[in-house]
Amino acid sequence: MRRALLLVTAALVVGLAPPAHADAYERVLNGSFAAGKTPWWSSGSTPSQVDGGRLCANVPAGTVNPWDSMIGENDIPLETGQPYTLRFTAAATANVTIRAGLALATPPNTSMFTKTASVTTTPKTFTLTGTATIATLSGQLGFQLGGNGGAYTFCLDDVSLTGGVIPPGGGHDYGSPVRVNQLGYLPDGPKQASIVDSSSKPLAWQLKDSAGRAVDSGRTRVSGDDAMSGDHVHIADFSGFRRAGKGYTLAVGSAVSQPFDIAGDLYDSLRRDSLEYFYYNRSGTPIEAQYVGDAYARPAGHVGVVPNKGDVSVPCLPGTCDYSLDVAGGWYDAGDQGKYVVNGGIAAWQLMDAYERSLDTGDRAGLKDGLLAIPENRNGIPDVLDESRWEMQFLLSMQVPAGQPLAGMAHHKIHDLAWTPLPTQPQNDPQPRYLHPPSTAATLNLAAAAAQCARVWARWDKAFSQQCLAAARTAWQAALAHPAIYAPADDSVGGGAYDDTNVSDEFSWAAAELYATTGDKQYLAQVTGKITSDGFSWRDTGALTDLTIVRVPWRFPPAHVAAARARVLKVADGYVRDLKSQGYPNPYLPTDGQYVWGSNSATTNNALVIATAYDLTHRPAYRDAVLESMDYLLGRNALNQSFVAGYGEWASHNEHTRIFAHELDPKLPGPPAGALAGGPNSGLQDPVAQQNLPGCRPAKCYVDEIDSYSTNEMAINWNSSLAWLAGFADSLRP
Ligand code: 9MR
Repeated sequence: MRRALLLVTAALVVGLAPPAHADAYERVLNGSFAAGKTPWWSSGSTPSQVDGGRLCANVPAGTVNPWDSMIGENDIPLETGQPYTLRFTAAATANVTIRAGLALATPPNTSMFTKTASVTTTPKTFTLTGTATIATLSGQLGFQLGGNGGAYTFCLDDVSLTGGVIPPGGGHDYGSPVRVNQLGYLPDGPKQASIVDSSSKPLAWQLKDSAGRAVDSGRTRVSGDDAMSGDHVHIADFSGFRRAGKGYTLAVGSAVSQPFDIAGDLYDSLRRDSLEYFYYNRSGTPIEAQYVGDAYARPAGHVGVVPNKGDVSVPCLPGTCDYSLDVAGGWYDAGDQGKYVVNGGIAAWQLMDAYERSLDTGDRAGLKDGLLAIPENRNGIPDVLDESRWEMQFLLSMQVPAGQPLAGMAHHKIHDLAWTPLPTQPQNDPQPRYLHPPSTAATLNLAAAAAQCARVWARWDKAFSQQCLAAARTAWQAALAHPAIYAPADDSVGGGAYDDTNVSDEFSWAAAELYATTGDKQYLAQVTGKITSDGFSWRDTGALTDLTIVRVPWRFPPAHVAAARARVLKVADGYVRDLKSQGYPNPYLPTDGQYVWGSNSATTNNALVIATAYDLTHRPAYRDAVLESMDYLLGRNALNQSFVAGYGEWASHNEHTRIFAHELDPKLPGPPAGALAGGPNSGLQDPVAQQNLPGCRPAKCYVDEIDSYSTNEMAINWNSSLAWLAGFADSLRP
């Protein structure tokens, strides 16, 4: 937001003339309703639907104020002082006076202008003009239909709003061209910055301390054109400078980077915060002020207390089964409050894997009870295990009970019947929630995580370990019996689909975990998955087979271990090459040149593979590549953006979340420190991205706005990967 304001000023200062009317920039998405209703909305009392190519609203009788009944569109970029022309065609079943205009969609919801229009039963085209008084990416075009007495139907078509001098997708201000890790650098780690500059000759750089004194200097290396960002990039390397301190900056000419630290314990707080993220997102328990502070404390969500309708006795979707399950607990998935077994499974697995890594590598900090501010931090058990257990118990509860059809399978997901608005606090969610039918992917995901659970809990809680093992075995048997039950791709109202029609990778991952825990030969034959340069995600888990084998090598036949190890190193080598080939080093370099939804988790998961290669070999090049991956996430990127809330001067702080929706309600807190944003997504799969990012280069398809769920959501599977990596980086301390 801050930068959106800057960019408008910049455009005006350089004196760009408003375009001639014929070229005027269209600001409305889907004004013809050819694409259905999205992204148009109507207020609660006013049902609306697309009917004969028009958006028709059923205005109730008896509204008092014009704004008591509305339809509109949000996320419209507006520039202060610019004139806008609104055109639309409207008709109604009665002669009415309506009002149309522009306002701020976020608090304080300032009205910029409103004009009246007399609408009759004959469709008529209106042209209204006005001036925007605020620069925002969150403008609202609203039609106020209330205060007209009786009930009537209002129909709208061919809506157009033109104006502004910044072309759609243009005018972004990324601040300083000198891009650094805004958190900082380890004293004995690599220290590099990327600089956007068109020069083909090296440039002089200076490292300055917090008092502005030059403490080091050198010349850049010209990295050249960077395909993913479209920037021409130089790289400054100040790795030789090792003196710890706060508030350093890197200067190139008159350009100065964001400040950063050099510190041995640099990743200590990120390790904690990225793990505590899970406590903030727990379902089924009060989030207590003594752990999170007053601003973040909230009552338990979804424990069957009115208006909640879940999660202590959740029925199946009508017609799919005739029982209810107690599925309270677990973590909310992301910006929504659904709970999904495939995503919960991989997230819990990554936390348990972080624990096993700490065991393997003697990383005592990672094993600490008391590491985190969570209720279990004095129970004598490592906190990272306590936190993963919160999810594990939920995952176990999603299994179809014995005696029922499909017993042992796991329900794919549980979520609201319809999408709730932002913000919605979990305890205020009035939606009915349903168990969606079991899937083979969810069942195998549960089997994998539960098998790992049995192994890691064996020394801490025998009974729980046994419970996990029994669940893993029955899930595995159920998946063998029902190997091809797929969650539908179109089941995405009120929650995500998490669809997946290839489960051979899940079979292999689950088999590897079951074999690693039990040594039972029946599983070994199914251990077929291999890590490839495609990496892994909630949908593609084949690589986790090899990561499991190298985590628990003593369990597997030596030939398996040697092959898995060789593959991990080969894939890691490829990621290091990909990282080094880019102006903003990133181990993610998609072969199709398109950044995926949640691209930051591709970065973190690929970096995790490199980190595993480091653990296997202790080659410094792997360690350095992981740390440079952290640099990317924390600000050394095409956007000058730290994607981690609370970390860096320009850090994401408007992530898409119903709970921490400060941007929409200033009384609410923002996303907690340590929350990772999804990151650039070439797909532009939400209206804010479509309004503001058309034509973006892959690494720039990101906007820190709460409604941009396809670029700026937070999610458990992304934070689990960040937490794993932050733990790795913290464990590098001598
Ligand atoms: O992370 C998921 C991403 O891989 C998919 O492309 C996207 C669209 O299906 O969904 C993402 O997951 C979302 C889920 O469906 C619902 N909760 C929020 C998740 C993060 O955006």
